[in-house]
Amino acid sequence: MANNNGHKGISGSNYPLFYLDSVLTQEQKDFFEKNGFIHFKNFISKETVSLILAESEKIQKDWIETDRKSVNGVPIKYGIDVDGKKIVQRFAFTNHFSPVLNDLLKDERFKALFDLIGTDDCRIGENEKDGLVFNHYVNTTESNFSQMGWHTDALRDIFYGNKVMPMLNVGIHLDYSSTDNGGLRLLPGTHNKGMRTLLFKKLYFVNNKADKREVGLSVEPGDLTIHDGRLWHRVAQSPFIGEKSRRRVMYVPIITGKFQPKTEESKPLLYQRLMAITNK
Ligand SMILES: O=C(O)CCC(=O)C(=O)O
Ligand SMILES: [Fe+2]
Repeated sequence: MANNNGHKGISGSNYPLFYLDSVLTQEQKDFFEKNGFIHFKNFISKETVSLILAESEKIQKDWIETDRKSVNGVPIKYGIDVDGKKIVQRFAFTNHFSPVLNDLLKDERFKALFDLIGTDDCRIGENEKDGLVFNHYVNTTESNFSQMGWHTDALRDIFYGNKVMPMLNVGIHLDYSSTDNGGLRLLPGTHNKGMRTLLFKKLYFVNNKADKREVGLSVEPGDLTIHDGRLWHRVAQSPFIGEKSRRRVMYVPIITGKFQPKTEESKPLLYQRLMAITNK
């Protein structure tokens, strides 16, 4: 099927779904190479999702009580929920605060994804970048996090002064999210178009406008999505206010190259400050 965005078989929210086993199929590898993303159904059960949400609430309670401002130099984003209670809207390194979340990263199936980078020398970024991130979007008057402007995740390498290394961002989805309720929007095929596209395709973080070529993901709790670190993407704001707009998703990077662990002495990066001011 061809359509007007030129990506055969992909338009709007119409793209193939896959299941992740211990090795990737050639079809899965080809799809990822061409498009820069892939969506696997039912990676974890709904029960595991409930367990993860309960763990996030424990960490949240602890961080609010201790007034924690950052983890390993990564700022924590706070906001107010629909019930007026303070919540954490962006957590970093949650795997350092919960054995359950840490164990999740030991799932052998993640290793199958290493193939998407094309080198065996890959690892899960347990102690690097922002570790296991937990994003909690909700659209309320006092929410500080309901959308995220266009960006690539590779920008941080450039801010570090490093060469852009291959990187995968692995998303574990915890709420139902269909395209009519905001959510992740990707520009297929923008991951391998060179430095000009990487740097200048859109104005980083401040541009929130829909693109006619964007693909919106429809996910249910327990689904897994992977996107290439160089792929352009954004998080669209839900048109709904309150409970219906809630969207929680965790990300962990798969990386290669020099080991660059973060510690409590690590300083916030300029790009993290940029992200903090532009994404409300
Ligand atoms: O929340 C999402 O699905 C994407 C978040 C994102 O792009 C990021 O944290 O860099
Ligand atoms: Fe991102």
